Amino acid sequence: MVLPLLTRLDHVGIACRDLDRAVALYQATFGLEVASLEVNEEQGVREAMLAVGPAGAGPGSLGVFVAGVRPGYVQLLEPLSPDTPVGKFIARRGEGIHHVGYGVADIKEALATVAGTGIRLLDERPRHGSMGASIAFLHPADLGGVLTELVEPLTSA
Ligand code: V0V
Ligand code: CO
Repeated sequence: MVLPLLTRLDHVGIACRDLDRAVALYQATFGLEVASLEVNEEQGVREAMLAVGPAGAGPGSLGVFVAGVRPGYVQLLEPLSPDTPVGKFIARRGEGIHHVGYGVADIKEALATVAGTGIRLLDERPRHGSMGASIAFLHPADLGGVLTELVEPLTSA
């Protein structure tokens, strides 16, 4: 295992009640473009990834990869129903930062290493994430109240 385990900041997940309005706000305020828009039934969300440089910020860029470099993203998350992680979060705390996602080189290896430290895994095995990534969540109560996501991109940066 190569340390550090976390290779880059991949995304900040932000819970919102209305995805279209949130996307419009980020576009109007910061000029960010939507790199992907997906429904993830397993996670109970409709979500948009908006690329934030360096590669994703270029004019006309689709915000995915430029020269093999994956940008960071803002991930806007709208719950599919109240009875989902993001739906429950909004009911309890309102809109706001929901989780932080970090890049890892090998998610299965990373999960095994983290489990060995005693941090609780919310996912024992990787799940399907945005833009074809493999993702897994770590318990916020064991990480200072921060829901933490490990992300192995479809194509490694
Ligand atoms: C809940 N809690 C959080 C939290 N959500 N703390 C920090 N950050 C969050 N996002 C706290 C909450 O304040 C309570 O603390 C406690 O957890 C129990 O709350 P709950 O409402 O009863 O919630 P649970 O226990 O049913 O579920 C909470 C967890 C759940 C974190 C276990 O949300 C989960 O499994 N999340 C992982 C999946 C996920 O979030 N998917 C959506 C993003 P107190 O009051 O007891 O202290 S999908 C995504 O990011 C994708 C697809 C992607 O990036 O590609
Ligand atoms: Co996420």
